[in-house]
Amino acid sequence: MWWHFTNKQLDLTPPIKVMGIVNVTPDSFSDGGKYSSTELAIEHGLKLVEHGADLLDIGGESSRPGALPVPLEEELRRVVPVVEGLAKRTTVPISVDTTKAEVARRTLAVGAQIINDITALRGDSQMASVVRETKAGIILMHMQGTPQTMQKAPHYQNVVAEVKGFLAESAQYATEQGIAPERIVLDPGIGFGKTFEHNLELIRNLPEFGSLGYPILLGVSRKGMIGQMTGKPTGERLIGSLTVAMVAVYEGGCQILRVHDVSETIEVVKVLSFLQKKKSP
Ligand code: 7PJ
Repeated sequence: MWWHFTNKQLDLTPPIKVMGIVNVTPDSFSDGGKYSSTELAIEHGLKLVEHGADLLDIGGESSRPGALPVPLEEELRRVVPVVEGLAKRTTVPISVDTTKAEVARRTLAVGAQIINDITALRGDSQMASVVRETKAGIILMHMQGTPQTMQKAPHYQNVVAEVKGFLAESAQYATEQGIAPERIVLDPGIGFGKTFEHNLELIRNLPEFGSLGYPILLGVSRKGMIGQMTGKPTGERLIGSLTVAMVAVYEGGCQILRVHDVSETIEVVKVLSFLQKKKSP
């Protein structure tokens, strides 16, 4: 299974691919001799590539529960120079975590190849045409509600069936908009309008989503559900995150892991590649 984006492609046959997260935070200390947020983010991205990241995901808009939207100009100011800097210094495919078509357009113009849209093309009516015209890759994620409202009262009759149905519809919409199926990756959106139990149910049933015929991306790194299981704050969720990654790899059902801790995740993936039984044909 290959993922196509712009004029490139990535082999998604096992081992699982690791997408490294690069968050671009507001410039709070770009004075004098200190590094600016742009430089820090570029350095961080290059470090993740050195650690073996197969892809990078650059984000300038926090989608944490309750987070307020970032204005367009501010998001452009954060993300465009980081994408441009990284594209000049690495050949690793660059994804941009954004819901805005203009951010997608401007970052694809300076070297990004994939758009990671947590609204699955529903947030900005221009997003589908930007992706179609640039032949970018697209990650379509499930979310119930918006980042402002999603954790208020998540509700499902059958979370696995409903998320699966949503992803099927999203992929159908994308293809109707002229986006080729081989450019699409789907994501159940752990933590986006889900209770702890909903998240567990989705992770336990990941292989269900594979029957949609698209590659699956999973993001659990350092998320609230890890904290709920371990009682640890964000900065101390490495072991919990690796354990979920290990189960996702071992049980199968996803092709890409979106993580903060690239070298540690790759170590887990490597060890598992030796231990896993070959699936009978
Ligand atoms: C995800 C994401 C995810 C995709 C974030 C965080 C919150 N994009 N962006 N999937 N999570 N596709 O990393 O904790 O799970 S931001």
